[in-house]
Amino acid sequence: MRIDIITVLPELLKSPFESSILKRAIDKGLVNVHLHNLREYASGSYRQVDDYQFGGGAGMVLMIEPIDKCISELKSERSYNEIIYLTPDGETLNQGIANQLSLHENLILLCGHYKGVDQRVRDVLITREISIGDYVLSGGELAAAILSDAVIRLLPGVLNDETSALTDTFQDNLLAPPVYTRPAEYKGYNVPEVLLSGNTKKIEEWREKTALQRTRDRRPDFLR
Ligand code: 6GU
Repeated sequence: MRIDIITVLPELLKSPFESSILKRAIDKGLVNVHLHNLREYASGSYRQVDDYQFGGGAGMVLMIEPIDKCISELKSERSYNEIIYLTPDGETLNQGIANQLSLHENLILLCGHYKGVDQRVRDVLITREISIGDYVLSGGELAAAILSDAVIRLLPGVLNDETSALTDTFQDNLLAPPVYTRPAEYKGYNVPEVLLSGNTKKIEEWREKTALQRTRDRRPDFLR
């Protein structure tokens, strides 16, 4: 998979890809992530990427020209499955969307900033609009990092047995069961006996039961 991220703040997006699982996925060649500084596609000595909105009102709007130049250049080099605009008024990201996107070869992520982007970008250049939840961030960069993480960890070969995505919360509409590690007793707080029993059938039953109970308590909407 290849992910091209278009942003006015590329430095904000560097570190998420420089450690842990995402770094390993990149090092293994399972994904290529390219950051594009929108300012490099802006014309004039000011390299202007945003301007006041027509009709008046506070807040700057990202201009269509630099975005069009950047996306056109990328599209001339390869075809893209989706050109995604990260915006709080997009469809809300969930595990199903992450699963879908993980099957694609090439993605462009456009990070919004300021008051947003010229509507013509959304009408003409964008194929999908995604939000990461009902709250407002100062820009789409952190949302792009979150979306990338959710997608990249699903690519074949990124996770090993220990970090397998199959037992993730959400992957079967069930929250994950509680987990414990050593010591078996700490300040009088004990690990459930069954997990120490070595009885794999009993352990599996306990995990199913507690996962179901946790889902009922916290996310009853999943069970409907
Ligand atoms: Cl994708 N962008 C911004 N700016 N805020 C958000 C968001 C995206 N998703 C939730 N809040």
